[in-house]
Amino acid sequence: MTSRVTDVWGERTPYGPGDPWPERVDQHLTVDAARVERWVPSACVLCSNGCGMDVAVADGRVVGVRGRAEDRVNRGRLGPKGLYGWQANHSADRLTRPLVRVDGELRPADWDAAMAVVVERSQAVLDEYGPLSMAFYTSGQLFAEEYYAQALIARGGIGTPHLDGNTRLCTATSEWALVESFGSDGDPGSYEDVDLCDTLFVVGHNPAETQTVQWARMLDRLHGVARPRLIVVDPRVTATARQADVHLRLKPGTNVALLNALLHELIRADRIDHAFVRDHTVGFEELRETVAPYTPEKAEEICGVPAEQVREAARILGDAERLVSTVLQGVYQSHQATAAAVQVNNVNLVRGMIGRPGCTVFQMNGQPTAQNTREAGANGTMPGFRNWQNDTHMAELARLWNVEPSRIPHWAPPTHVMEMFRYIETGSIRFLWVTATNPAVSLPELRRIRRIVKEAGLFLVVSDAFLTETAQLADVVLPAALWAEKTGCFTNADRTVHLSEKAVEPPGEARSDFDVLLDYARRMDLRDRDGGPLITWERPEDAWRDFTEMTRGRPCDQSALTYDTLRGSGGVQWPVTEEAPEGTARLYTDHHFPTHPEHIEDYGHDIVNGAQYDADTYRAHDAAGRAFLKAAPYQPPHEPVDDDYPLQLTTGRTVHHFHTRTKTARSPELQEAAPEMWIELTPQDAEPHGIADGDLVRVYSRRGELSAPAVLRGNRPGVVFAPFHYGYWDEAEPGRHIRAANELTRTEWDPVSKQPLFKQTAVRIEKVADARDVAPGRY
Ligand SMILES: Nc1nc2c(c(=O)[nH]1)N[C@H]1C(S)=C(S)[C@@H](COP(=O)(O)OP(=O)(O)OC[C@H]3O[C@@H](n4cnc5c(=O)[nH]c(N)nc54)[C@H](O)[C@@H]3O)O[C@H]1N2
Ligand SMILES: Nc1nc2c(c(=O)[nH]1)N[C@H]1C(S)=C(S)[C@@H](COP(=O)(O)OP(=O)(O)OC[C@H]3O[C@@H](n4cnc5c(=O)[nH]c(N)nc54)[C@H](O)[C@@H]3O)O[C@H]1N2
Ligand code: SF4
Ligand SMILES: [Mo]
Repeated sequence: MTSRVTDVWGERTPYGPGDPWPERVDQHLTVDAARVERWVPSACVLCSNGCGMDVAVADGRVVGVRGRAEDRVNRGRLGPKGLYGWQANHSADRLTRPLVRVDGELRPADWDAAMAVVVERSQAVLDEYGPLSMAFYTSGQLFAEEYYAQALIARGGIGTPHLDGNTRLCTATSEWALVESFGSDGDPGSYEDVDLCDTLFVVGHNPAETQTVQWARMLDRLHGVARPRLIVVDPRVTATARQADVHLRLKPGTNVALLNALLHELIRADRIDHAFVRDHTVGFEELRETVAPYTPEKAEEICGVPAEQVREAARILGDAERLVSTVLQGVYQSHQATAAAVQVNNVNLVRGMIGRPGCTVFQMNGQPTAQNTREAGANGTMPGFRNWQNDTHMAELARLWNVEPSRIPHWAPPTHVMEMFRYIETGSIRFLWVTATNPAVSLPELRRIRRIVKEAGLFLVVSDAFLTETAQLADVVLPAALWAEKTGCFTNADRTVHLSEKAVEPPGEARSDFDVLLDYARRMDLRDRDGGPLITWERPEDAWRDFTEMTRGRPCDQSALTYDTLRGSGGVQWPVTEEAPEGTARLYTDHHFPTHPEHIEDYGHDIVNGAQYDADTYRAHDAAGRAFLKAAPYQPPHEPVDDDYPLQLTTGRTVHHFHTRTKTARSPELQEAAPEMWIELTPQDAEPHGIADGDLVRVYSRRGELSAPAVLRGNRPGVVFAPFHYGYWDEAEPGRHIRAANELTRTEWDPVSKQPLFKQTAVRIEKVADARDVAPGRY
């Protein structure tokens, strides 16, 4: 096994507060360096960190990658996925021709024939049932230009509200937590804040495995002079938690109670920046009253964390002068997701630690291009962070698109994907086009999802590079060009934009999603209000120009950001305007927040029950440029453990695999590092069942089961962990074991962000076989 597969974070380059993070260039080549003909600047698309990399090309193929030393994000470093994951591009089982289902079977077809089927079906469905029968489910892994094309086609052309991204499963809560507190999406801070901070507060986030280069940065601070203090909130003893000064090993689903207790302690000890709170926030009194009952003892009772540890964490937060908080799926995919994420914003706000160097909160992203799905309006918000309830915003969008404002559905918020599947189930959605996501493995309650797709009389189009579990269910499969085979821009979690230019040709007849979408718009004869073609672009750069123009005057303003600026740059952070042509490191440095009613992205919600505020309610509480401190009492999870299902299952990630493994399982080094599914149990939970390391166990929830070998780990007793990476496409013996974690999860979502709950499911376990009776590698 290659060393950087096991040596995940590479060599330490310690540094102190305010020093630049030292460069360290990581590289992996599969040919002799002398054979590399070109290095094409790009960035990694295997997580939201967005590490800058050069792609090595020889003989028309990608032959390796190298971190870009000049890139602000990674300063040359790459993690295991970045170094090895690109090899999937060359996999022999790439889709190279369109497939069309004939007599129940997917058969190769040419593009003309396949697109003719897609268009004929779209038009038939549209004619008979209207735009509400058409749906598009996209990704956090395409490029900005592609999302913008999708938003324009779906919202401006076809006129359907049913366009959402798998970002709903991923960063919907990031987006909504930012909107509810600050009035707009977009993480306020900069990765340089990690260089400057004295305290790191990491909540439901395991960067050691999921943003390995970001973690290398944190580790280098932790190994340098003036080590920052680290608080980790996670039920599991993760590689991140192992470095913590205080690890709050809470019960899954109790984030709000714990965060309320921390806020309670900050207020009790008067570790509040009163001037900041008075001048730049609204809602402090209500927050104070809401958190008042949450003493550390109360938190101990609800969260199962010793009261003394809660006090200690609060002391550290209270002593911090430069606090960086990060939040991810342990919060977003949990019960009370937005309510909890907002409490982390509140910690930074009451401490006045936002918009200053070394002080910020990262409502982290997960997927590499999730930020662009949100900016382009290819998910549950309108393009350019526009407010669907604001007629001026909608008129402006209609003008930019040259369509009637009534064409753009804005009588209700855009449909979220869980609702889309419900509409498919009830028969009102009849056409679904899935691009760059694999819902047959990644959505909750898979038995239900499979049934819906198979039974509902749905016409399913899937664009992917591989014949995924979802593609196998499709009526038409369109072979997609991947990263490095197409051109476009994308934005990471600290608003850094990179341009990734086509380095090699896609295999066979595979085409970029951009080209396919433009072809679809042409064939569908989508027109603007003057009868001209709705889309006039030819190249991604044309779309980029319109996209950035569309952002003008909005919080994500990129109107002065061109391909030329991006080409070869070390990453540029938006906003990028004529006044700030070099980009903007931090938002809200004047402590003025985009909460004015005319400007705000959404009037927001009651974060407890999800009730949507309208313009009048919002204006009645006009925050006038101040941030919101929104409070929420703790509520228990809706599926508590009981005698039948006494354990809590939580699902998530491992360092070597990305999602449903379509890329990482096709990288030999990564696949070898984690070839098979497993289930993590604590020794305490395993013992009564006589389960030892490696024994085959079965896990049951009320909705399904799965089986895999047990790995015993010292996590919080009562907590079972399963990675969600393993589906069915590469099973050694098809059908022998049910191994997708989402067989067990349930159909429930956060009331504000509508993000499904993947982190809490009541389960029971049983032993199936001894380790010695389980064939190695095949269980
Ligand atoms: N290696 C790898 N890296 C990735 C990805 C990948 O698939 N593989 N995917 C990328 C994407 S899209 C995403 S969204 C990110 C996700 O990145 P993370 O959010 O860091 O990853 P997860 O493993 O989903 O969840 C993080 C932690 O939440 C904890 N947790 C579970 N329940 C609770 C709870 O109730 N409260 C708290 N506080 N914590 C809880 C889990 O124990 C877990 O350690 O990773 C990105 N990076
Ligand atoms: N139980 C459980 N379930 C989860 C999660 C969890 O923690 N636990 N996490 C959730 C989260 S945060 C996420 S982000 C989702 C991820 O879930 P998915 O989006 O379903 O996962 P991926 O495997 O990344 O699927 C992306 C697909 O796009 C294809 N692809 C890649 N690039 C391109 C391209 O340029 N064009 C086209 N057309 N296709 C492309 C890939 O081959 C792959 O099949 O899973 C969610 N589901
Ligand atoms: S940290 Fe994320 S972006 Fe950077 S190399 Fe690893 S997977 Fe790629
Ligand atoms: Mo994600």
